[in-house]
Amino acid sequence: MSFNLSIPVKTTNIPYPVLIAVGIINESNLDVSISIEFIDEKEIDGGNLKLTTPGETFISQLDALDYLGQTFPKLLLEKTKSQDWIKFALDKFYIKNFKELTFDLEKLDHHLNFRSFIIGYNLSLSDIAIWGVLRANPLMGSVLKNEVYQNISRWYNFIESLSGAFNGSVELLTKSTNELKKSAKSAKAQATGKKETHKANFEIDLPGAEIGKVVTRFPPEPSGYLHIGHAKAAILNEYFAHAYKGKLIIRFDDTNPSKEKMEFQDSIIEDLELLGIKGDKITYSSDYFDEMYELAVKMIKDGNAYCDDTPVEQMRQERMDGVKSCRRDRSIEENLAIFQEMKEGSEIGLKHVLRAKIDFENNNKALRDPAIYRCNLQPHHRTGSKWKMYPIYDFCNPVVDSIEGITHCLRTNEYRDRNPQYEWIQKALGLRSVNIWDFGRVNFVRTLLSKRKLQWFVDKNYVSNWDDPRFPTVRGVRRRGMTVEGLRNFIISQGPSKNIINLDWSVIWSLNKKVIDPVAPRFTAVLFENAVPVKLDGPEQTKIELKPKHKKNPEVGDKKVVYSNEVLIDQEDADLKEGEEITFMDWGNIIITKVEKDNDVVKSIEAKLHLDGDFRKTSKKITWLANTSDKIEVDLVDFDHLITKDKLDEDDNFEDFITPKTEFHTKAFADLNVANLKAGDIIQFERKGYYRVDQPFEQGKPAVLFTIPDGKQVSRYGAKK
Ligand SMILES: *[C@@H]1O[C@H](CO)[C@@H](O)[C@H](O)[C@H]1NC(C)=O
Ligand SMILES: *[C@@H]1O[C@H](CO)[C@@H](O)[C@H](O)[C@H]1NC(C)=O
Ligand SMILES: CC(=O)N[C@H]1CO[C@H](CO)[C@@H](O)[C@@H]1O
Repeated sequence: MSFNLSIPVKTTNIPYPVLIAVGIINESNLDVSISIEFIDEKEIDGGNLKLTTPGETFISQLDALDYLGQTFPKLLLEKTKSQDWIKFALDKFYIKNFKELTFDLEKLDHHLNFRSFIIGYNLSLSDIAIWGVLRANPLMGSVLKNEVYQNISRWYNFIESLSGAFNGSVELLTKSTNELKKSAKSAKAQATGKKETHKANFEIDLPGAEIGKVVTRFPPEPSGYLHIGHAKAAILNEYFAHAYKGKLIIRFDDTNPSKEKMEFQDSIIEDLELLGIKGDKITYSSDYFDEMYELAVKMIKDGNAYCDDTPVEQMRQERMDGVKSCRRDRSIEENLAIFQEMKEGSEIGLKHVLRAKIDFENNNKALRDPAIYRCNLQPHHRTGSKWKMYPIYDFCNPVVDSIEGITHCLRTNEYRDRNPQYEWIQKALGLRSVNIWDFGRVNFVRTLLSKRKLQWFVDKNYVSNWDDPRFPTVRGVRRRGMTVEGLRNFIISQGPSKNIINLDWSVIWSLNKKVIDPVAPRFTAVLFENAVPVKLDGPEQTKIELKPKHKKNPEVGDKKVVYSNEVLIDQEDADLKEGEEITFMDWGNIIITKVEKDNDVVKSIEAKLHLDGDFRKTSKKITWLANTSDKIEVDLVDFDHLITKDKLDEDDNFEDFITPKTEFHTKAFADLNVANLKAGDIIQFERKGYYRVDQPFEQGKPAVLFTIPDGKQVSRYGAKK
């Protein structure tokens, strides 16, 4: 055996390119076979591979690829052999920083426009190198899947379809890694000092994560609508589950019958769909009430929990002061008896809660004997009146996470104080432990997330409902024109940052703009107020031509453009002089012959077409709309933040900071194509901005379109939108 490839499976930069090249060689009917071994290490001789050949040994991927290319030219090389792309791949695409990657991905995307292969007309090492490095980069999974870069995704899937070696090598590695882990007993690498995470760096580093085995969960309480604050948790959980080819469980945390309603479950599922998230499984905390009950009994029997009827206020004070409860030393028998009373919801039972017996004077107040079960006589929307007591979040979470096979519990670091409690409960019950991975929550300026406060706006008719475009609910921001990709890109660019940040909305809207700009069809609108009729000397008759809806993206399709001898332009564009030559976009030049004014307001204009004129020489290029009966009326709606202060302080009353006016309507005419748009369509009115259709056009009723912020507008009240 003269050829051998060794790969350390714990390397952060998996050398897929060499692995795939070797796979292709092994699959061929050449008389060679390169054996592959995987080693449970981070590196070998300082590199991420070791290729042993009859003559030489390589530890650099570039050298190894070069050697394989020279040695097996028929299989791996295009005639125009070049190392440039291979170097590019190895240098640029292992980087686990979304921002830095973006630049080079754009370059690659551009290169792949109209190309099937990186070089020439056949598979070459350049394709293998780039495919392999992208495959090795955990950031790329969802980017490829979501076709953030269309040409890259197309090429990636195409290359993968050409040879079994591509997927084969991924599987080979996964299998070997798992086997190594199994056999590597308890030589478990200990918690390495955690890497400092930086804002916007997306260094994926789920501790102990194995491809194919990660299970995450998103546990909303079915008691309201999802808002933008939940979106980060939902998207990150989904992101990791899929980056590691694992599973995401959506778990309704329905342990409080006083707050929960069936209707919210449906709305949460819908909200998740609006985020492009579908769990692999939907479960309910209430599915585990029996098991949790048994475990609570076990805790009592083990002397790890006690029933306490100290009045609520006093208990709170005692926990604050680190004072021992007078019920702490009750006997196990007594505790079991009272717990039974709680279960029955008896008079004695109702006075009690069950508390974990952890440490009443611990510096971490979360460990001061937290309550874990409490009574509630209200029927539960799934279990009816079977139960009179329910586990509390702090107990339910670690228990169900463990039972359900969750490997990673991702939650915001507001819970950090409660992490030791989570771990204690799993340990006390002898349950499998779950990795906690916390991230900073995102707050937005001038944005309220509290259910109670949002309800107030609904009740006072400041907004129409929970899906109001001014609301930070998932449905609200979607209705305002946020795309799933925009939101995902935003969350992923925030990544695992631990900083709780107070973010300007313009950041997220400008990311959204990048998503919509390349695909939003372009139409024309002219504001109704003081629209200026321009009379042209011809064409005598109205004519219609087909023009692309998006000049740079023919795939968006064509639209009808109506040419007529009377057109309308915006008053804002009508500041023109007689004799001036300007350009009508998508038409040609015109020369102004007459301007009629009433004080400063232009009333009408006459002009003659000068289609031979050079549009490069005019400084004004304006939009126009034929004044024919097929134009339609539209209502353009813009919104502002509901409150006027960036960040409310603890003692601020939000009602003192209500923005006086937050909804603005502008009437306009739009071209006939707009009559065919559907609710939810996202478009651009040329030279005006992006809009989302909220209510499509109906005869006699204007279409209603909402302005989509693009991160540049400034609100009338001083904040960026
Ligand atoms: C591409 O490569 C394959 C495999 O080496 C070969 O069979 C095929 O003829 C090549 N095609 C072209 C167009 O060179
Ligand atoms: C558009 O044309 C109609 C019909 O000729 C006319 O009544 C109307 O005033 C024109 N609109 C404007 C803004 O001049
Ligand atoms: C050939 C091909 O699919 N080209 C596409 C590359 O991506 C741009 C936009 O990202 C498209 O406009 C091209 O059609």
